[in-house]
This record gives sequence, structure tokens and C-alpha cells, in this order.
Amino acid sequence: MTFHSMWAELLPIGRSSASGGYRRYAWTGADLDCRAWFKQQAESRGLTYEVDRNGNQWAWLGDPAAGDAVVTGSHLDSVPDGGAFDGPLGVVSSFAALDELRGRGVDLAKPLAIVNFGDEEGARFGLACVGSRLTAGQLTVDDAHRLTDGDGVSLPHAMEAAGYDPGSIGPDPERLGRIGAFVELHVEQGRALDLSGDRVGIASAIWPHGRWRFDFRGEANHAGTTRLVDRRDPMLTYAETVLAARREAELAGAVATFGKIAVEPNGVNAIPSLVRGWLDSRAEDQSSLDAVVGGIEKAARQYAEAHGIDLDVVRESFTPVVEFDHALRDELARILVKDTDITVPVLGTGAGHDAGILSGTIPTAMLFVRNPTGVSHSPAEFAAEDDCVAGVIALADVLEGLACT
Ligand code: HGY
Ligand code: MN
Ligand code: MN
Ligand code: MN
Repeated sequence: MTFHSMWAELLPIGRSSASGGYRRYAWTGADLDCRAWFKQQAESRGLTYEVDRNGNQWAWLGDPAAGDAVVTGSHLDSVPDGGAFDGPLGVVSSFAALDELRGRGVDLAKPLAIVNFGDEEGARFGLACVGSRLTAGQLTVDDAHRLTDGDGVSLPHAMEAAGYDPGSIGPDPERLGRIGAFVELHVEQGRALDLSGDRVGIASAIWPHGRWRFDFRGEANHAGTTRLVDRRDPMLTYAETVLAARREAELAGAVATFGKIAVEPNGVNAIPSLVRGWLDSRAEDQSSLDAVVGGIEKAARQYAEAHGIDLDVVRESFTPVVEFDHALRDELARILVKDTDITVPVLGTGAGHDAGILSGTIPTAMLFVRNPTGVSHSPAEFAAEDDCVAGVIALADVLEGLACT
């Protein structure tokens, strides 16, 4: 089993020695080191390596042009101070599963590919799943050119600086047309498998979710000399809105997080002129999500009115509910059960994935591997090696079942 050696090679890349968390942001040095690792894994196995027009990496076994390919993979980038498994577990497991298939001596009837989708977390440019959205035509070239990072560097410039030509970014229907099924293995970002005592599960759906930017504009002033009654302090309105978000989420059985904030002028002794807060909200169904976000915005506008604050709310991204392909999902369960008496749990998730983006275009499915901490997007994220190996075997079984028929 080659999982362990690959994991050991990838693990140190982009890891902070202080927190143990990862900073693998799109088109930065750490991302390029991960990409070099992917290329080396592909070429060392004699796979056909290519980078597509959107910078996603592909490693093919068989003829990429033959069509009806079975594709697996995930992403290698991370959120700020992210965990080791979210994304990389799917990519390392894909190479290990391919090695397992070769060890079994199976004859593939279809091409097989492993993919690393670029910029899945959106940590640098603020939009998740950029590589897969561009490929699936869910992000226009103009909008991609408008994406900039905290230093004002645009996505195309960042790609160019990393040695990738952004000139042809855009939809890639021809490539997607050659794919018969995409299966993404991912660490579970929750504890359902830990609670059920299973190592591996199958995804049923991804909750609808989105990101909204709340701009609270007040009046900059001196923190020491301005009387409280004379203040128009946007930080107050922001704070009240954060508390309202928790209340609205609890009411709707959903989740809402203000996890990112930008303050201008951001001085300890200056009342802010602007507080910009980003809301991430997700719910099991669209009507609940609408209720949560609508309730938060309504409360924010009431607070803004009361404090003389101007408020703009911008929806920056949105992903509708994803119901994974039932036939493919059932096929995975049939393959994994293999006339034994095991059950394979099927579970929904609030986390977005490239598989969710592609599900509108090609049959996609996901496998989850047990994470006893349930924690993700944090250095505490974890999966035990024997569970990871069980995931590799499950993925190999699925790939064999799908590509050898
Ligand atoms: O935000 C998400 O759910 C994904 O991990 N990008
Ligand atoms: Mn993630
Ligand atoms: Mn992920
Ligand atoms: Mn994801």
C-alpha cells in the first residue's frame, strides 16, 4: 500500500510549524510545491500528465480521448490554517487506489484519470471551487478576471506569476464530455461515521450554501475624544448582526458563520469608518437558507437604521443543493457491499466540493472517510491511517467496478 509514503511526502508542504495548520493558497509557492508533487506522482507511474486550460492537473491511465472515463481526485489547496486531510486525502487515495488496481492486475475497459482541481477552498480570491467552476462554465471568464486577493493581485496575474497561462481559462465542455463518472473521496467533515462506527460512507447530498458580504459604513473618529452619543460606529452594528446570525440559524436548524472581517482604518484608537463582514450560511433546504439569510439581513438593516449606519449586502457566491446521481450512488453501494452483510452509510454534508460543482454536468459521487474528531478547516482535522487505507480499498473497488465493466 503506497498511501503512507505518498502521505509522508505531501504532509510537510505548506504546513505552519507554529500551528501545524496549512497555508496552501492558490498559485502561491505552497500550491506550486503541491502541484509539483502531483506531477511527480503522475509521471513516476507513467501516467499521461496534463494541465488543462484552467490550471487543473490531470493524470491519465489509458487514452484521454477515448471518452467515458472514470475520474477520481479532489484538491490540494487549503483554507487558512487548514487541516491536512481536506482535499489531499482524496488525491493521495486516488494514486494509492490506482496502484492497488495495478496490483490486482485488473484490465480497465475505460480510461481512468486522477485530477487535482485548483483553488477549491477559495482562500486567496474568496470564491470556492474556481478550477471546477471555470471548467463547468459556472464562473465566467470576466468574473474570474475580477477576482483579486487581499493584495489586489488578480487571479490571472497570480496564475501568470506562477508560470501558468491564464489566456485560455473558461468552460471546457469537451473535456467534461469525455468523463463518464467522477468519484471524489474526502475526509468526513463531521462525526456521522464515527458515531455509526463505519470507516467509509457515501454522500447523498450537499446542502445549499453561499457567501454574503455585509458592508457596514459609519464615521471614522477619534476613539478617545468622541462622545458615545456622537458616534456612528459600524462595529456595533456588525456585532449585533453576528449575534442575530446565530439566533436566525438556530431558529431554522441551519448554520451561519461570520468568519472573516475587514476593518478600515483598522486602528486601535480609531472608530472604524467601515466594517466588512463575510457570512457563510448553509441549510438542508433552500427555504431554510433563504429564511436564515433573509432574517439576518433584516436584523442588520434594523440595527443599521438605529445607529445611522449605511449597509450594503452583496451575495458573493452561491451553490444550490446538490443531490448526487442516485444511480451512481446506488452502484457504489452495490460495489462496496459486494453481497456481504455490511451496510454502507449514506450521509449528507454541509461542505461544498468540486464533485458538487460537476454534478450538474456529469454523474458524480463521493466517498467519505471517518474523521473521529469531526473537525475540519482546522489543524485538528484527523483520519486514522487504517481508516485512510480502508478508504483507498473502497475507492479501488469502486474504480474497478466502474472502469472494468
Ligand atoms: O467551504 C466549503 O465547504 C468547501 O470546503 N470549500
Ligand atoms: Mn474544505
Ligand atoms: Mn475539500
Ligand atoms: Mn470542498
